[in-house]
Amino acid sequence: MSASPTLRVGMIGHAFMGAMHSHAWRTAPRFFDLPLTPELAVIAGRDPQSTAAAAAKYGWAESSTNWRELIERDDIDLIDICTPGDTHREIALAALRAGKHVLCEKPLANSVAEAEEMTAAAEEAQARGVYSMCGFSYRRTPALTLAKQLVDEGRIGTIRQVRAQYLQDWLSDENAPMTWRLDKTKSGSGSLGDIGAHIIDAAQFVTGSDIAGVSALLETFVTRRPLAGAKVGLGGSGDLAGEYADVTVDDAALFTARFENNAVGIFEATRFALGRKNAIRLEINGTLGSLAFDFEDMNVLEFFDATLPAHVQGFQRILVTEPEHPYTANWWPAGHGLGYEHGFTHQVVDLVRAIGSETAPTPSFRDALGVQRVLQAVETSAAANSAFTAL
Ligand code: SOE
Repeated sequence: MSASPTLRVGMIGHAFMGAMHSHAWRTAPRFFDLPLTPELAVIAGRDPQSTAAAAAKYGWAESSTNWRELIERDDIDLIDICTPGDTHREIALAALRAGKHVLCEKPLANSVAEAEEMTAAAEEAQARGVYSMCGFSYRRTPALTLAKQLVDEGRIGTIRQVRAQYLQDWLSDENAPMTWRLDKTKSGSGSLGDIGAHIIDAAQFVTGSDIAGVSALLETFVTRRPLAGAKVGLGGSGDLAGEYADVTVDDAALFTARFENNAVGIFEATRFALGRKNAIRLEINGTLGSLAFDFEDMNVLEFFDATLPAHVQGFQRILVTEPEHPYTANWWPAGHGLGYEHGFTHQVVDLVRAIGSETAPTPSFRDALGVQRVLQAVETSAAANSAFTAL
């Protein structure tokens, strides 16, 4: 690793994203030359024992249960927010005010109002040389970065249609326990913000055009769920007995969209697609060709080139592992493939390089505010239900 100046990181949260971001901070300087060397200084959580255990497991020098104190430390340069959405605004505003760079998990916030406040603070801080990024990591999957490159090269011509899905199935079982992701006060929304935000960002990133309007439908299939570890079942009356909680968010979000470049799109985000584990699918149809991606086959990008002679046309499977592809030269020889975690490492690489070169990282909080506006528009459209015609 280069003997570059350190970038001392304080991370808040140590669940799934905390574990993943820890891996990315540890790994990035070992595979990429960086202008600053990340130091896993402090990990913060609510419980002293579990946070100390996370520090030992993920390689953090210290643990803390006081994120406010962490943000005020002079020996911390960047705050990485890996907590549920209801805490993003307070933590990010405090960190930016304290002159700390910020990486904030997606979605940026639980409302447009919060996201607007965070964006204003981020842009004011940037004038002081304090940078921020929102963690839409899938755009840094090499195949999706390549898709954007091919669109920008004009390889598929004018974009006509976008087809985007994010399919998971971990809530298909109606007895799967309650989680913060199903509580609107914590998560802001359900599938829509948790995974729909990813395909909104990916579609806007790859096409280079923002969504201008939507028509939406939201559905909650299971409205009450057992608390984790609770003894539940049917009581004498045949009704649910035991400790249950109300699900206050969507289980599935479906919407059509029109982009500012007049392309039209169809989006689906659900955690009930039994059998689909983490299927982010993006297909883009243009006038000269099409692109298709499925995260469950994440090292491949399919490309249909309509400029070829008809007898050799067909979707080609580009194995995105050649050194000429985005990010891949720093990893393994062609054909050996990358995984879910690599997008997070690439996210750290690009953030650290942006900070080191004093340039604004992307996706910015303003980019993430754009996603937040789409989330709000979907909820507004679904509530109005105006596009629905009963038969
Ligand atoms: C749960 O749906 C989840 O962990 C999302 O919150 C992440 O953003 C996604 O990368 C994997 O699935």
